[in-house]
Amino acid sequence: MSGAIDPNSVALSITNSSIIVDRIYTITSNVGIQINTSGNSAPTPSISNSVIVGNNNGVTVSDGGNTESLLRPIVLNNNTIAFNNNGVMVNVAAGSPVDFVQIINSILSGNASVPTLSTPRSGYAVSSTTADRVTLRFNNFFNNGASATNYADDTNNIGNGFDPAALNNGRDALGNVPGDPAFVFPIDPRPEAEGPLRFFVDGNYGIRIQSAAIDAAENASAPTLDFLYRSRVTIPGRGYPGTGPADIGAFEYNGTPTNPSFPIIVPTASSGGGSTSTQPGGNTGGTTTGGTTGGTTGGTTTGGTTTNPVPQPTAKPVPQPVAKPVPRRPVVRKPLPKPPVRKPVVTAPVRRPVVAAPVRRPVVVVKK
Ligand SMILES: [Ca+2]
Ligand SMILES: [Ca+2]
Repeated sequence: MSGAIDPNSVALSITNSSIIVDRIYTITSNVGIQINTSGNSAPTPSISNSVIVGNNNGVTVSDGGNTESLLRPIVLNNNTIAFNNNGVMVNVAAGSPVDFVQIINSILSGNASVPTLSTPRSGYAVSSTTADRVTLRFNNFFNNGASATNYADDTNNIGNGFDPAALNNGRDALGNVPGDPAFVFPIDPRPEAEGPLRFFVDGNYGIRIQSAAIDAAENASAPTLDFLYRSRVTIPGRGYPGTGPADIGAFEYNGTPTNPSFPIIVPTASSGGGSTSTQPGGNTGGTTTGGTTGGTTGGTTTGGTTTNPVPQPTAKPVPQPVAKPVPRRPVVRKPLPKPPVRKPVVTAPVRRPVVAAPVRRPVVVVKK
C-alpha cells in the first residue's frame, strides 16, 4: 500500500455537542475523532463500542483554552483503540475543568508510531498536556509507547492516581489490566504498516480466549451489548472481584471467536429506521469486506444528539439508554465485483461425416 495518511484528515469532528457516538470504525485519519469544547457548561460527547485503529491520533480532545465547565465529563467507554501513533491526546490547560475525560473499559494496544530505520517508535496510549484531567479505569494496556514491553512509557502526564509503571507488576488499583488483548487478526491499517487494503480483507479486532480483557470490565460502565449486539458472557475463571461479565473493548468474547474469514465485522441492523435492534444476542453480525484505499475512511456517527438543557455537572453519564438508536452501518465500501473472466469459446472442429466411398464391385467378366 503506498501513500500516507492525509495530515489534514479528521474522520469525525465534534464541537460542543453531547452526541452519542456508538459502534463506528475510524481508520487511517490524521485524527480519528476530534472533540472540542469551549465556554460554560460545554456539552460533551460519549464514544462507546467503537474501533479506533491506525490513525495518527485516535482521539484528540481539545479544550480551546476557555472551557469554564462541562455539562459532564467526556466519556470513552468500551472502545478498542489500537495501532494509532497516539491513542488519545488530551490538550487541556491549567484552568480546564478537573474531571475532563474518563477513559473506561477500553483496550489501548499497540499505540506507537511505526518505527523506521532512522526513527525509533514513539507515542502514547494516552497523553495529556496537563495532569489530573484524565481518569483511566478498567482499561487493558498492551504494547504502547516507545517500549513495547515496558508499561511505564504507555502514558504521559495523566495523574489522578494513575501510574503506568504499576502495570509492570500486574493489575493496578484502578482496575487497569496489563496484558495481550489477543485480537483475532489485528491488521494494522496504517499505510506504513500493513495498510488499509489488508485491513479490510483480513482485519478482525474481536478477542480470543487468551485475552486479558475477558470479564475484566467495570460492568456498570459497559454497554449492555457489544459492537455486534452480543450479550455479555461470563467465562469461568476469568475476571476480578467486581468486574464482568462485560469484557474490556468493543467486542465481547462469547466462547467462539468471530470468524477470521469474514473480518470487518459490522452490525447487520438496517439503517432504514423503524426497527429497534435491542434484542439480546440477536444479531451476530454481518460482514463487509471492503476495499477503499483512500486516506480517510470514516465510520458513521450514530445516535444523534441528545439535547439536555438541564446542566448536570456531577451526574455520571449512564451508558446505554434503553431506547437505542438504530446504528448505521459503518461506511465500508465493498469493492466492485470483478467482471467474470470469460473463457474464450472454443468451437469444436466440425466433423464431417465420413462418407464411405461406394464400394466398387469388381467387374467380373463371365466368359461364355
Ligand atoms: Ca510501553
Ligand atoms: Ca465476558
